[in-house]
Amino acid sequence: MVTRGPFKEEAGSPVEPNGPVLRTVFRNNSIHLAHEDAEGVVCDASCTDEHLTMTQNAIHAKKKSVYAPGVTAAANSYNVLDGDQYQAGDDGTGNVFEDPRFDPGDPLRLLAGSKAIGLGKVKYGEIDLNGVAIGTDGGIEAGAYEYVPAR
Ligand SMILES: [Ca+2]
Repeated sequence: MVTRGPFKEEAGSPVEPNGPVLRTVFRNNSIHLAHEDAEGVVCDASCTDEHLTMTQNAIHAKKKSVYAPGVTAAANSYNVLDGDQYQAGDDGTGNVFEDPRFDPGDPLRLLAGSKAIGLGKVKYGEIDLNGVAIGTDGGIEAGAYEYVPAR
């Protein structure tokens, strides 16, 4: 996911032609990108909390989970983030920095023991992408899918 602030970082460089993108909200998404150059969330060009809010996402991106150096805990919360690098303004609010444990046999679904299970705080909808009620089994997940235990 890529969004933009208003200015390129280099002194004297021109105004960013693709920004600013104000009030981008990125929530309850699941990302699994294994390529060595993969980046999960990018908000470049003097991006701030005014440009990006990210919450309740489950992200594995090999190179970088997040590049958003101007985004702080006020706009970055309750995500599970995994990658070789993490570059935001701070560690965010309630973020967990470990593998979200996606099921390789059922892409982007969570395995038991994932820290995404129950990490969410706000129910933004009634059902997930599979029609499972959000909040089932005692908690709201980070990511796009409710955890469904093996039965
Ligand atoms: Ca749940």
